[in-house]
Amino acid sequence: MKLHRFATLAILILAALACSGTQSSAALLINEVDSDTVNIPMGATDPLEFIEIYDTSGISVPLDGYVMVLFNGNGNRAYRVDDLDGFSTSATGYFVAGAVPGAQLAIPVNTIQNGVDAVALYLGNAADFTIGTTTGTLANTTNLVDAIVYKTGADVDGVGLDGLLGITGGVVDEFGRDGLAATGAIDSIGRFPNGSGAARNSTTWTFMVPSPGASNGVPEPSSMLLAAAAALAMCAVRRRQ
Ligand SMILES: [Ca+2]
Ligand SMILES: [Ca+2]
Ligand SMILES: [Ca+2]
Repeated sequence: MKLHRFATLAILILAALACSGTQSSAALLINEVDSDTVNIPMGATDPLEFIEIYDTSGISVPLDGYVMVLFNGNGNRAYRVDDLDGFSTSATGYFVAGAVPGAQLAIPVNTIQNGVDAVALYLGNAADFTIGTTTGTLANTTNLVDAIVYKTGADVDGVGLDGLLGITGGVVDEFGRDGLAATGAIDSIGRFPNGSGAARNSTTWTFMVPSPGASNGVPEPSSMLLAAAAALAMCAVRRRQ
């Protein structure tokens, strides 16, 4: 293990210690998104897309009363709605929707749009929303539990989408590691440390090794340092409150 990895681990441990005793009550959060994936087998398009929702209690909780809505940055209106009645998080708190193997809610490949687009979790029912580029429900904060706006490199649509969803911290770039599509296909984006940060706040989101249904990890020491610094900053803010 190289020296900088020791330094990174030390910072992460410090971040964990700094946060101890300041944890808020359990929350249901959008925890990870992978909209642009490697195309294996060849010829497939984004066959490993997924959205991960996590209850920070770390146990199975029912998702009755929740609805997941996907917003198209081209117009900022809903393009897919999934009612979560009847579903639950796993025994360790995770719920996965997507084309990736093991997803509790199967979504066809090449459905989760490559940004700028958004994933949102609302209290409500599918019937509360309409879908369509011009007639779909406009992104809004009524009964909104959590949301994330993401992009894949130099996308230019989705203007104002994070504002419509009341998100602090801005748009998260799935190609953020090096700006290359090939790298972005490999990486997902999610909260790091796992389940960290507030709802509708993207400051703890970074690119990482996809981990659908499991705790979030990070592939690059550089991003681990950034995430650890963000975690320490959030703890400092919490302590001042
Ligand atoms: Ca996609
Ligand atoms: Ca990806
Ligand atoms: Ca995960």
